[in-house]
Amino acid sequence: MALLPILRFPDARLKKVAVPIASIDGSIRKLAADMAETMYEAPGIGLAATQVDVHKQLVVIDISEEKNDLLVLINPRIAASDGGQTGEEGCLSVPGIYEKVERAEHVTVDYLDLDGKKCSLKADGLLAVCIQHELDHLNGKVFVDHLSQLKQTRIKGKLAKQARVTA
Ligand code: K1U
Ligand code: ZN
Repeated sequence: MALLPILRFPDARLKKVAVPIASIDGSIRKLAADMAETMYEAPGIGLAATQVDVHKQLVVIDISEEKNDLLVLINPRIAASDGGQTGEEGCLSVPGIYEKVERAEHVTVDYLDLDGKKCSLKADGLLAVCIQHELDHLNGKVFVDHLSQLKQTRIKGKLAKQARVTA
């Protein structure tokens, strides 16, 4: 397995739209394993392939405390959503920034697992938020795109300052 470099906002590659995966082969299984390792090491509770500069519809998520409940979603689609919730989100591509974002409260996501089996999962709470956040990445959207222009400008300034300090 390998740790993968994570793109940082406002890298233009985070805006690319991911394409569906036509066949689940060894390279996809290795990508999923490398993404899981990268997410656990970060640490984070989710990671989309877009964030590691692979523009394919693949997401890994694990919201468990014990880090033993890995979900791999291939070609995920939100089939249904309802309600609303507002909570603080972070992003491994936007380090150190946490902001409130409004999301659906309940979602049903259809996807393929690593064996190519069609699955459907009903989620709420943090899992529903994480699914929506990761599917946004596959569509070229970062959580800061949900914020006002003023907040986005401030965040870009903070990240530029962080980059100067750590350079
Ligand atoms: O997509 C990502 O960048 C991962 C992101 C997922 C996410 C977090 C919060 C709300 C919605 C989506 C993260 O994992 S940021 C780090 C984080 O939240 C976390 C880190 C360690 C322990 C628990 C949470
Ligand atoms: Zn993110």
